[in-house]
Parts: sequence; C-alpha cells; structure tokens
Amino acid sequence: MTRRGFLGILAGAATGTAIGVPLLSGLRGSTSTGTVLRSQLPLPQPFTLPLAVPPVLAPARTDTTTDYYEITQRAAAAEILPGVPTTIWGYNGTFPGPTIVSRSGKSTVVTHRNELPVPVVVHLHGGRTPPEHDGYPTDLLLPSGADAAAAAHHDHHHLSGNVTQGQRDYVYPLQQRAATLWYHDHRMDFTGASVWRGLAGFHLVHDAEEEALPLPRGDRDLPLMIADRAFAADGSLRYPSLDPTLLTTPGVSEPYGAGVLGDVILVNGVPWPVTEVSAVRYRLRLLNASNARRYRVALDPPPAGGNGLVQIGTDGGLLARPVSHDAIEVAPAQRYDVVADFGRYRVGQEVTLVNQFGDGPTARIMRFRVARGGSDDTSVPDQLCEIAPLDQASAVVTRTMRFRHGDVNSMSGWTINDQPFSPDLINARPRLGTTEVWRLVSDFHHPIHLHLAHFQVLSRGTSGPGPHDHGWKDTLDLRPAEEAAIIARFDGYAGRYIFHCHNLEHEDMAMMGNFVTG
Ligand SMILES: [Cu+2]
Repeated sequence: MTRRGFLGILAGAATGTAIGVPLLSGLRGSTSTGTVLRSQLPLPQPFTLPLAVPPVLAPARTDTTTDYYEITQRAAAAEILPGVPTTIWGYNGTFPGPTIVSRSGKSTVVTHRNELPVPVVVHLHGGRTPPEHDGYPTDLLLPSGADAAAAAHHDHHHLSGNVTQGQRDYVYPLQQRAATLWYHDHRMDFTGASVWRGLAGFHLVHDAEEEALPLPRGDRDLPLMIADRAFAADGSLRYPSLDPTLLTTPGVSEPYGAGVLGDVILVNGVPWPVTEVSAVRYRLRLLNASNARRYRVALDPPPAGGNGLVQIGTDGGLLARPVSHDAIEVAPAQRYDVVADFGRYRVGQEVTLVNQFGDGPTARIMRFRVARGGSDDTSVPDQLCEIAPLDQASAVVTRTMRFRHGDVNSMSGWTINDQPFSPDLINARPRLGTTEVWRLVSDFHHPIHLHLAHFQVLSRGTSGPGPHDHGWKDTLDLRPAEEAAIIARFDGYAGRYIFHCHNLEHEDMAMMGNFVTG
C-alpha cells in the first residue's frame, strides 16, 4: 500500500490529538462534519460590501471547432477584508478565477501556466473529460522556472502520474448538456489547502435547448460561489496545514481532520456581500465551493406564499421540471440553479440569503436590495427538458462503497471499503456503455463525487430520492449513517478516473477510489 496519503495523518497523530471517538460522535449530530477555525482579526459588517461577479474570460483565439483559453496560476494580493491585504493563489491571480463560458459540443482548450511555488492539477468538476485531461491527482503540472526543481525533488519519488512542467493544455470536448460546472485544484494530498487559497472558478456550458427557454439571462443570471474561509491576524487565509509550504507533509492539524470550517462566508470572494436587484426574476447559480461546510439556503423573509427558490437545475444541468423549495441543502461541490422572483417583494425591501445550518455570522450569506421595479418577460416553464429515468432493471451490477473514518496502520484517516486511496487500487471496472447501481454507505457527512459519470439518485434509506436529489447529479449529499443508491451510466471515455468524498480534508486524507472504464 502507498503511505503517501497518510504522511499527514501520521504527523497529526504525532503532534496533536488524533481524531477520537468522542469528537466524531459530536460531529454526527451537527449539520457539517468538521471543526470551525476562527478568524483572528475584526470582520466586516455583513451586507456592506458590493457583490462581485467574476469576469468572463475572453478566448485567446477561436476557430470553428475549438475555443482556446490561457490561464496563469499565480499568487496575488487581494483585498477581501476592507483595508487588509490577503495573498491568494488564483487563476489569473483572482479568487474566484475568471468564468469560462463554453458552448455544448464545442471543444474548449485551456492552457494552464503554473507560476505558483507548488505543483498543481486542474479538474473540471462535472465535465465529461478524457482521462488524461481530467486532472488525475498525480498528473502534476510542476511550476515553471526556478521552483520547479525543488517541487520535483519533493515529489518525484511518489509519482505514478503524467507529470509536465511549466504549462500544459487541458482539452475539454464538452459533449454534454448545458450546466454549471466549476474548475478547481485537485493535487494529491493538498487539494483542501490549495482550493482554500483560491484555486476555484466557474465554467458554464450553454446549449440551444436551454437558450430556447424564457429563463432569466444576461445580468439576471448570477453565478454565486459560496465558500467559507478564516483569516489570520496578518490578513492571510488561515488554514491548519501541517506544512504551510504545501510541498512536503500533507494533512492538517487536529482537530481539523474531520473538515475545516471557516467563520467568514464569502460569495464570489466577498464577505457577506450586498447587491441591488430589480423586482424581477433572477437565475442564481448556487455553488458550494467550501471545503467541508454544508448550507441550508433560504430567502429571509420568504416571499408571501413561500417557495421562494424555484430550482431549475443541478450539477448536470436542467431538471425535467422545476421544483419549488423554501430552502435548499447544498453540500460541498454541489450546484443548484434556482430562480428567485424579486417581483414577489416590494421595491425597497431587503432580502437576505441565509444559511439555516449556520449560527451567528455563518447563518448569513448575502443580501439583495430590491432597488427598482422592472418589466419581466421571463418565466419558468412547467417542462424544462426531457430526462429519461435510468431503469434499475438495466443495471448490470450493484456495487457497495462504504465511506468511513478508519484506523489505517493505527492512524486516523478516511477510507472507502476500509482502504485508503492508492493510484493502483481499482475499486470498480465499469464496462463502457453500461449502467450500474452503487450503494453508498456513510458514517458521517460525505459528499460523494464521481468523475466522468453523472448519475440519478434512486433512494435514501428506505425512502425514495430526497427533495434536493432531482435531476442529473455528480455529487451526492450523503448524510451520517445513511445508505443511498445511485444509478450511473458509464460512457464517453475509457480509462482511469477517481471518485471521492468532496469534503476536501477527507479527500486529502485518502477518501478516494479509482474506477476504470473500458
Ligand atoms: Cu467525507
């Protein structure tokens, strides 16, 4: 077995308290699995800073089949807290990174250049991507320039991956439906720390089917990346890495091995922002880009009659039919596209997007100020698209994957079927073009993400799918002591892919597995 994934857990056990049973028991009753890391400097008043929307990246060039983009990953100074400089790691030096907008069926090539002091890996989350471009955790892109030798020295003896230096192309065929995707770092052992520092951005896919619908668009289509963070006294992003260089020793100090929760809620990189809206419908593309925090998102006050959040889409694109909610539970990495109709409020009213799973500052997300009236020619049709339910009878195999805390060589870690991640350990070999049922069994909250294959939720426990399980998903919100069944069709590309818990501290501490399609 590879010890690579457990170095940090070893170090954590040596320097602090290993995850004990009492701590984990305490987590079972909470709404997120993790421990809050507090900021060490004054935080801004909520709803005083303007919402930012990440700029859409212009292609460097384009031809009839392909759009070409260029992104440089680098450290940069950001002002997240007013008057406080914070060094972030960003795609083109921004957090969130620039939004890429692609056309379904038109290939997108992104040339990533690494000017950070560490290796990186880029994964397009929700993308149906050939394996060599999917961001396998050991397919490192080493830094350009002088840092490369050091990074390679630290890492070369662990590597089984396809390693490049300086820059590389990621090729995305995007033979898939319109959907809210996102891209983020996926480096072996260090994903949590790297995403926390800012390596995340939106990648939206549009298609004719969705554009034919009378949904809100343009500046009434708002991508909202929700992420919690904590800040150190010097303004830096606070994260409990055992090795702050993020080069040698993976892992976090205890008690954060169950997940790192921040005490500041950022939307598109702004703490508790406010924005003016007209009294019309808006499409809100909610993305939970937090490492471990779950949210229960609602409008406060709710509009008269309730059902303020009309869900039209999720991870894999449009739902067949809209589903109205008072609140939506969003696990890490999940996307919920909702329509909020501010025409149900009076002009001048303030409407807060709240987190019913939070308390104190984490119970608030952002605020909308209904600033003016407006004419609205949008609507939400009763039928959005056709989704054929995958038939359980068509599944060729049923597999069981157990996600749980485990002792591994007497160390505290996170396992799938009692095994830690190894690039050589293949948990499943789905045949291309076939459908499989996977039973997912948990101890704590584990947002389970499959690369390549989108799936439908068949059941939770003895019930059917939950109210937030509609449509094509790529990440399931698996809750404590729960058993869920999903049905997935494996097609598109042959090769090795990963599936894993998207609590990034669990992922970094070995809760990943491989499947090989072919
Ligand atoms: Cu997990």
